Amino acid sequence: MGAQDAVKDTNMARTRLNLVRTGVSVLLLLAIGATVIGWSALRRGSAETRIVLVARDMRFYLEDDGAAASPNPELRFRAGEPVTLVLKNQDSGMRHDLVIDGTKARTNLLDYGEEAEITFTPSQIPRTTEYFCTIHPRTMRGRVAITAP
Ligand SMILES: [Cu+2]
Repeated sequence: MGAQDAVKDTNMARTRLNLVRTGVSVLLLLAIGATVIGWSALRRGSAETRIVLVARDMRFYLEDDGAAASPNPELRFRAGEPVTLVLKNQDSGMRHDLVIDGTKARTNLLDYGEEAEITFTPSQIPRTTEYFCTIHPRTMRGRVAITAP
């Protein structure tokens, strides 16, 4: 009897050890999974630029900068990384658009209250260029800097 009990105890101990091992493996997999997911989220975050420009008072402004925004801000893009650019026309009675010189990036002509969203991937050349409104290119014009990837 005593020998059988000892065998049973050993089996139970092995079972417990296996359960612990399985638990450790699952935790390891979860940790690896979380790291991979976190890493790809970071990559996605860095590989996507979203810019919202507002047209008002015959100038372009970054919407995120609110009331403190300076007119016609410089836009910086990384070559090869997709950009989503939104233009909102908040200029009562005026029509505006936005074109990035030397690229295919351009919005339609927008009436007051309209907005447009364009997506493009800047190439490395030209490295510096300008964006402007085709109707008001004198007052609505800013610099675009395209940096190496
Ligand atoms: Cu305009």
